Amino acid sequence: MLEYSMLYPKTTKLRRSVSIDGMWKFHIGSQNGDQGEAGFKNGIPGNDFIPVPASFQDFYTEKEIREFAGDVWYEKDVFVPGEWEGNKVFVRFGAATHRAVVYVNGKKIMEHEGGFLPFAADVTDTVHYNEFNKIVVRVNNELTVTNIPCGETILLPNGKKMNKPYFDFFNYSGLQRSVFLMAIPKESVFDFDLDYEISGKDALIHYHVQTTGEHPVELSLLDASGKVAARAEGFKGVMKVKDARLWQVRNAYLYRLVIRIRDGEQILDEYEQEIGIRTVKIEGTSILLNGKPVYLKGFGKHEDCDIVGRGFHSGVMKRDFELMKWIGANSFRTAHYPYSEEIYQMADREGFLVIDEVAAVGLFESLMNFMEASTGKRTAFFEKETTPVLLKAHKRAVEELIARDKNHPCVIAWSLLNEPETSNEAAVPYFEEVFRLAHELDVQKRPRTFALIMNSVPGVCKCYQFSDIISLNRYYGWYVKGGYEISEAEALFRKEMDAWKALKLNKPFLFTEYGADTMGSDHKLPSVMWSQEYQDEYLKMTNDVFDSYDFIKGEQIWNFADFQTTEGILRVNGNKKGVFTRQRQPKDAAYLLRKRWMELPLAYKAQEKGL
Ligand code: EVA
Repeated sequence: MLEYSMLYPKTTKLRRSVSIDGMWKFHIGSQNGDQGEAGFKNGIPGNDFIPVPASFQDFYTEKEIREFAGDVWYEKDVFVPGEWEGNKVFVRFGAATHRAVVYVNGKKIMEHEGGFLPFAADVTDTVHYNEFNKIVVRVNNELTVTNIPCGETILLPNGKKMNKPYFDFFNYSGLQRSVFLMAIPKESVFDFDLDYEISGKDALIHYHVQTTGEHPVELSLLDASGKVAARAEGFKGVMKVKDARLWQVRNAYLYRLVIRIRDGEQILDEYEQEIGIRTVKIEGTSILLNGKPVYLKGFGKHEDCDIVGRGFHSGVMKRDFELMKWIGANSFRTAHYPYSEEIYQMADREGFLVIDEVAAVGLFESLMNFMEASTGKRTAFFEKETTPVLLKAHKRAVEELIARDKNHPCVIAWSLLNEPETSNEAAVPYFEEVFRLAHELDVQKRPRTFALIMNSVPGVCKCYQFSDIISLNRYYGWYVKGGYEISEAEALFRKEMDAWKALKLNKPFLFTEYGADTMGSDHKLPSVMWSQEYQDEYLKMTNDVFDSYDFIKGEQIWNFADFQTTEGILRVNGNKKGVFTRQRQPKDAAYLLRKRWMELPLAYKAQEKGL
């Protein structure tokens, strides 16, 4: 069990939660991490303020700041109401990338590593009630091979540190998600698990509530009009919902679950959350939602936009969902890290299927793994001395991820790694542990998967057997035989798919990546690579291949939108594989995809029997 509750901050009868987003004092610290206990814990120098949530990198005009590797410091004075005394008081960070130390009134409260999941600092005994209190956060953004995502931090000859990601997105960092101040009753709801069973027109909700005390709990389920649909008492049990309205793809029905702790007539705590009744199951090569086959259409995405970088922005989120609806998508993968919680809440409401990915990317020692994988390069990644430390961090992130996201109906699968090196036996025990843990922790036993890199093919890949859904990242026609050689790319693509078919795995396959870099500004007749015409040709070829194999049960193109990466000769101011530009306007390919996805039925390929 985690040391703090992962429940999203709420204000209810007995809980208070106040956003402390806005302008925070900011200071670029030392590269050597030596200013912690020394001085800044009581207040940071200078007079610079930046918005939270946001990545700090793209506000400034100095390259030294954008590329900075080391500690950055945030500070905020917050007033803690006197009425809160007697409660537990927390400062709750949606995320701090990649590691943080929290000080309140000069006292170190906690540390957290892992840049994409929440943590809560218990400040009950540290804050002064009915007064202002100083929160100082030291955030470190250095990449290592002992934490996810993986990379390294090098020292340049000029003495400056530099981050070298083993992954293809800019190492945006800072306080990129919302921060809340919360007051929670001493005896409170800590966590809950739900699992669903559909029986005829009714549904059973198997539940388990954990609290921090002994008093009894009661649950009520309210329908969308606020009417009570079911009730139950006790920490563990079953709620029966008559004539249940199911949560369906792009047709979400949400109930509101209210959990109360009672001491006789007195309510000690109340927590509530929107939930959706649905089941997820893999049967043969089918992905079943509520017992019915679904075909996934959609994207690998990023949290990425101009100016705020990876910072959560509700306007960008809204635009992205509108574009996904317009194009006929029904799903996305949170590549390559858990996204802001508000995005899952929106997916719950909009009925999108989410493959929820932990930040285990870069487990292949290469600065250009998207290129080198297709050359057959091997790096013995899982044989490093440091692998046990990495595994510990990875498992901790899986635990936090599942605790945070398990009750979202939108989450239909866990993606436990992106493009790890699987050509070596050393990967096997590592995979075993991570996959077993996810299975143990998830009461719903959702399917587990990982995204297979180009060279993870039959005969080479030692780990695909762990996946309940085989997810392929493939770039035939881009990194392999692009342009006029596309017919050869298609032949190689089909050859690989035939090899998978021959294995008779009887599992669904999903394309979690395929795509071609395309300049939104460029047309060329006849086409050349990078032109919009070529992106269309590439898609036609790829779609033909998808349509030829019944066991392929979904397509999530890379990427939803152009996004920022490290600078380099393979990236033109970022990755340009977006179907939309970074400003969220369509490239030509968006219209081609829209036509296809609007026409493909949800139960596409439902008829086939096995492989
Ligand atoms: C690409 N390919 O080359 C993408 C990367 C992505 O951005 C991959 O999973 O295989 C990676 O992160 O465009």
